[in-house]
Amino acid sequence: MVTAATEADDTPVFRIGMLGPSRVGKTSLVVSMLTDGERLLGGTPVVLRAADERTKRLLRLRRQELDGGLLARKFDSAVMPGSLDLTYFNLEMRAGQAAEGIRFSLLDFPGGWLSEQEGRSAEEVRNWDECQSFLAECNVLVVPVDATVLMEADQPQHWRSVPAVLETLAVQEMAELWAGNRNLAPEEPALVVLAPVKCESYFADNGGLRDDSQLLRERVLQVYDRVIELVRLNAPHAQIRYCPVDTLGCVELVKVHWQTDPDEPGTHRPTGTFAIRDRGRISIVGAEDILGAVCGLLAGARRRVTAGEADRHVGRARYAEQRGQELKRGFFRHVRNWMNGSIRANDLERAGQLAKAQELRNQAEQLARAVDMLADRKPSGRSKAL
Ligand SMILES: Nc1nc2c(ncn2[C@@H]2O[C@H](COP(=O)(O)OP(=O)(O)OP(=O)(O)O)[C@@H](O)[C@H]2O)c(=O)[nH]1
Ligand SMILES: [Mg+2]
Repeated sequence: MVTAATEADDTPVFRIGMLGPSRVGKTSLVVSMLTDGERLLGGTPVVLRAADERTKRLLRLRRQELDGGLLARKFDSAVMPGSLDLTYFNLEMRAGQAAEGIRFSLLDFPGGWLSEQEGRSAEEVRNWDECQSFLAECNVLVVPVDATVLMEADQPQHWRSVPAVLETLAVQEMAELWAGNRNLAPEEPALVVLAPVKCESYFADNGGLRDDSQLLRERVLQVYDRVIELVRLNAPHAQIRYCPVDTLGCVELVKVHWQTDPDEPGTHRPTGTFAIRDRGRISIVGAEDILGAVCGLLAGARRRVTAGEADRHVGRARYAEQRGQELKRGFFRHVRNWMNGSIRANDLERAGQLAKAQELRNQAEQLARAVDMLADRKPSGRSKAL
């Protein structure tokens, strides 16, 4: 199994869980969020990059597959092979050579694990358990939704298959568990993002000809209604955002083929084929809204830590921990960690090491400004608070 342990060196990481079935678009969305983050931070002294060799290699592989699809001028399910294992994409955002930055860990897994499957190996069972605890503990849960499934279903048997294809019951269960855990720490920020992907043919803002965005939103809200309800019920403080994303952008859906699933004869599964538009340059849209919402949580928490407001919450989280509740990776620990630069700068100043203190302070401020900049960007117009 892939052992990119998220907190092996005990540096707190900010966890983002991806939750969705096989082929929905989880891995593509992770890669898009990073690619877009790099773009948005371009020209600033802050970088967002892979925090380890494994993540670097995974990202390179994925980008090669994308480039291959563009050269072949066609995207279908064969272009991007499904994930085979549990994967942590470990990323860090930092200013210059600063020792402290913000570390993110995005969990991606083969979506097939969401479906009930008999005959799993002991290792797969262990890995799925690990995924579930990560998903239950993270502050941000991203739920990619395959827009083609909802928009191209036009026969009763297609609609009957939607819950199975999108694994909506498994998503609901996980969202309920997540929300229940968030409610153990109601002072910590929490965010669920419903992120339709493969949206290129339903928006007119990224080279598409039609605007069916309203219909897409209605269908997502209809099919994920129970997810929203369970989150509201179990974690009333959680933010819920709708953020449709084009991870490719330069494509047009040309055909959808619905096939009977040989293992489940009652289920019809769609496969979309996308042709490349125009010059075929990837144009990611919508991923910046997710990054912006995540940075919004961080920026708000930093203000609370600075105002000294968070101490009470940290104390309460410790008490909960002592009582055996799984909160040991409390959100404010992450925030304090990335503010260590300023704390150490104070110490250095007191010790008379003014130049070093100034450098640390500058780096901490640059990072805080970058987070604020991403948090305060105007959303793309696709994104909505639910
Ligand atoms: N056109 C288009 N295709 C997309 C988009 N996102 C994902 N895809 C395609 O959908 C397919 C599945 O995407 P993945 O990201 O591999 O899906 P996954 O959820 O990681 O799948 P598993 O690893 O099997 O769980 C690939 O062929 C992607 O190219 C999108 O926004 N637009
Ligand atoms: Mg994958």
